[in-house]
Amino acid sequence: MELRVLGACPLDCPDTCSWEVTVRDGQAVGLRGNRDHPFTRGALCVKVNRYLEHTRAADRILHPMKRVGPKGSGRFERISWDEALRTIADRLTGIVAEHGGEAIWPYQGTGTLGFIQGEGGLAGRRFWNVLGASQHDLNICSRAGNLGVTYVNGTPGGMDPETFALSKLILLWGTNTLTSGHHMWKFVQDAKANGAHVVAIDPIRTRTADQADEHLPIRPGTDGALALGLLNVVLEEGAEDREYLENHTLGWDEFKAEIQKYPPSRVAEITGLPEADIRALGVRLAHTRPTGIRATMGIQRHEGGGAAMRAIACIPGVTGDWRHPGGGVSYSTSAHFPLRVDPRDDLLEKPVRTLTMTRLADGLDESVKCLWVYAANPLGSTSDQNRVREAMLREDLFTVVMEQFPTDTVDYADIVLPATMQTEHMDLHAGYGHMYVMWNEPAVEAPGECVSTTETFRRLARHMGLTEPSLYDSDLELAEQLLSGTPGITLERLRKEGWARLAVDDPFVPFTDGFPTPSGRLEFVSERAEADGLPRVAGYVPSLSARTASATKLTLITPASHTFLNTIFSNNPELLRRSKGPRVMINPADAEARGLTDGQLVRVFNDNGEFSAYAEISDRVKPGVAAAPKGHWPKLSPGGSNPNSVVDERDADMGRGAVYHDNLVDIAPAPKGSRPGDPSQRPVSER
Ligand SMILES: Nc1nc2c(c(=O)[nH]1)N[C@H]1C(S)=C(S)[C@@H](COP(=O)(O)OP(=O)(O)OC[C@H]3O[C@@H](n4cnc5c(=O)[nH]c(N)nc54)[C@H](O)[C@@H]3O)O[C@H]1N2
Ligand SMILES: Nc1nc2c(c(=O)[nH]1)N[C@H]1C(S)=C(S)[C@@H](COP(=O)(O)OP(=O)(O)OC[C@H]3O[C@@H](n4cnc5c(=O)[nH]c(N)nc54)[C@H](O)[C@@H]3O)O[C@H]1N2
Ligand code: SF4
Ligand SMILES: [Mo]
Repeated sequence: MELRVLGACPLDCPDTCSWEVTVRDGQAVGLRGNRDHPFTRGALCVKVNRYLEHTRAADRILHPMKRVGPKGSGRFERISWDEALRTIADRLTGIVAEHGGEAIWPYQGTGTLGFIQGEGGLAGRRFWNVLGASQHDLNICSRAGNLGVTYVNGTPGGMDPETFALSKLILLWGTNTLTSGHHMWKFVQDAKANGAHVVAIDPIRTRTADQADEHLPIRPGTDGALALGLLNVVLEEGAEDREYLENHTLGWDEFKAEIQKYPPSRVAEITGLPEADIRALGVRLAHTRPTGIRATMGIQRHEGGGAAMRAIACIPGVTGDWRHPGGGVSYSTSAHFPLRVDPRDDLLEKPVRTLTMTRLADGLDESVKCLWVYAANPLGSTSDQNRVREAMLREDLFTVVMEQFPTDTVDYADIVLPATMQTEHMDLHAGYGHMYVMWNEPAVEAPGECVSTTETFRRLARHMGLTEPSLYDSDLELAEQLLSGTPGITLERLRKEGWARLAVDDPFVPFTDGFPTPSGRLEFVSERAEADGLPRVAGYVPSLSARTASATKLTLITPASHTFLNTIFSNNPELLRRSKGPRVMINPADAEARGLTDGQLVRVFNDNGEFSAYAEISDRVKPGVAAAPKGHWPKLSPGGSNPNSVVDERDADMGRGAVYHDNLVDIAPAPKGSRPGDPSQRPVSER
C-alpha cells in the first residue's frame, strides 16, 4: 500500500518547505516538495532532495554509545538505552547534588527549528528547569539583527516575502537568496516581470547578485553608512514622506541630522562604492514606491551588525514605504507567529544564570560539569574552534550528545544518544521567511534505536523519578498547547492539511495599526537602545574590518554554502563532492601579492588558528575580502579544522551575536606535503 504523508523541512532555513513523503510497505520511497503549498510550490533544494538518502546513510548513529577512547578520539562502544539512561541519571543527580543544577549547560542548537523537537520551543526545557540547569541563550544566528530591527519597529517581524512580487525596487541587502532560501526568488521574478529593478548589495558577487539588475560590491561592515547615504540623496531629492514622518515616526530631527553627516562623497569613501552608484540608487529609492528591502542575517554577523540592520530598518520610515504592500523591510517573519511556547520557567526553584551560545569557549569553564549538546554541532559551528576543542577535552566534564551523525562534537561525548530525523518524528513549525504554520507528521518508524528529543527527555525524567506532570506531556499535547494562541488553526485541521496561513490579510501590510514600540511609532531614536548602552539615534557603527585599515590583512566572510545547511549534509558524499571541498575565494590582486595559484591548497590564518582550503581566485570578491563557506566538518577537511578556527569569539554590538563575517586573516600557500583529510580515518559509529 502506498501512502502520502505531509511534512515540513526542519532545517534552519527561512523557507520551511512543505514536503510530501511517499511511503510503501512502511518504507519512505520518495520525498518531494508539496505543489499545493503557496510558498514552496513543489520544489525543495539541492540539499534536501537528498534528505531520504541521508536518513539511510551508512554513518547514521543508530544506537546509544559510550566513549571507550580518550576524549576527541571518537572511539565508542554500543550500549543499551537502559545503561545510557542509568549512567546519565546517576551523573546528573550527582552533579546537581554536589555543584547545583547550574553546573549543567543544556546547549541546544538549530539542527531542527521545530517547536516540539527543536530550537523553536519545548524539547527539554521543562526538564532542565526542574533540575535547575543554567539557561541557554540560543543567540548564534540572528540576534544582533533582531534587536537592531526591534529598536526601530518594536518587532523583528516585517514584510511577508510573498509581497515582494508587488515591489518596484528590490534591495537584496546582505542576503544570498538563491542559496540561503531560494523560494522567495519566484516573487522577485514576478516583480521583475512587472518592471521592478533588483539590486544586490554584497561584498561577494553571489549567484543572487548574478541574477540581479545591479550589484553593489560594498566593503564589509559599512552598510549603516550606505543606508544613511541613500537617505541623504532622498533628502536632496526632497522625496521624504513628510506626512508619514510627522504622524508615524519618532525622532526625525535627530535622525535627519545624522543622515546629513553622510553625503554620498563620504559614503563612497567608507563603503568603497563609486559615488555615482550611490547617488543613482538614492535617486531610485527616492522615487520608486513601493521599495522592498530584503536584508537577512549576513549583514549582522559583524561588530556593527546590529546597528547596520537598525539603520536599514529606518529607511521605510523616511520613504513611507510601510504604507504600501510590497514596501518595507523583511528580516524574518518568525515574530508574526502567535504560537504559545511555555517552557515553564515557573518550575525553576530559584533564578539561574544564562550561558551564551556564542560564548562556548569562554563559558565552558570549571563551573560547567555537564555539557548537554542537542541539535548542535559546536565543534563545526561556533567561533574560536581551537579553544572550544580544548575546553571540551576537560576530563571532569560530562558530555552528552544527542545526534544523528558522528560529527566532530560527537567525538568528544561521554555518552551519545541516537536521534530521530524529521521523517521519523512529529513536529510543528513556523517559517522565518513565510507566513504559514507547518505540520510534520511522522512518516516511518525510526531506524535502529533512534528516539526523538521529547521522548528521550520523557524517558530520562522517568529514570530520574521526576514527578512534575508537564515533563510527560505527549507530542500531541505539546502541539495543542502551541496552537492555543492561533485563532482558526486547529491541530485537527493542521494535521489534515499540513499547513495553514496565519490569520492575516493577503497581501499582508504590517504596521497599519502602528508600531509595537514604546511610542507606538517607528523609532529613529530609541530610549530602549540608549538604556542598553547603545547610541540613542540610529546610525553607522563600523565593523572591525571597516575600522581597521590594513594593507596586509584580508576580511574573511564565511557565508552559507550552497550544498550544506550549516554543518548538516557535509558528510553526504555527493554534496561534499559538489561543494568542491573547503575553498577560499580571493581576488586576483590579493592572490598575486601572496603568490597563490588557483586550486592550490592554502592556509588561512590569524592569531586564533588556521584552516586549509583550496584557493579560488576570482574577481567575485573585492580586493581585501576573502570568502570561505561555512559548514565543512573539521575532521573531513584538510588539516582537521574549518573557518571557525580563525573566527574571534567576540560580540557583535547587540545581543552578543557572533561576528562570523568580521575577522582579519592572511593567506599563504600550504606547506609542502600537506594533504586533504583522510575520510577513512573518520570514526564510524558501531552498528
Ligand atoms: N544553502 C544554505 N542555505 C542556508 C544556510 C546554509 O548553511 N546553506 N544557512 C541557513 C541559516 S542558519 C541562516 S541564518 C541563513 C543565512 O542566510 P543569509 O542571511 O543569506 O546569510 P549569510 O549566508 O551569512 O550571508 C549572506 C550574504 O551576506 C553577505 N555579507 C557578509 N557581510 C556583509 C556585509 O558586511 N554587508 C553586506 N551588504 N553583505 C554582507 C555575504 O557575502 C553573503 O553573500 O541561511 C539559511 N540557509
Ligand atoms: N563560520 C561561520 N559559522 C557559522 C555561521 C556562519 O555564517 N559562519 N552561521 C551560524 C549560524 S547562522 C547558525 S544557525 C549556526 C548553526 O550551528 P548549530 O546550531 O550548531 O547547527 P549545525 O552545525 O547545523 O548542527 C546541527 C546538528 O544537529 C543535528 N540534528 C539535526 N536535527 C536533529 C534532531 O532532531 N535532533 C538532534 N538531537 N540532532 C539533530 C545535525 O545532525 C547536526 O549535526 O552556525 C553558525 N556558524
Ligand atoms: S533547506 Fe530550505 S529550501 Fe531546502 S527544503 Fe529545507 S526549507 Fe526548503
Ligand atoms: Mo542561522
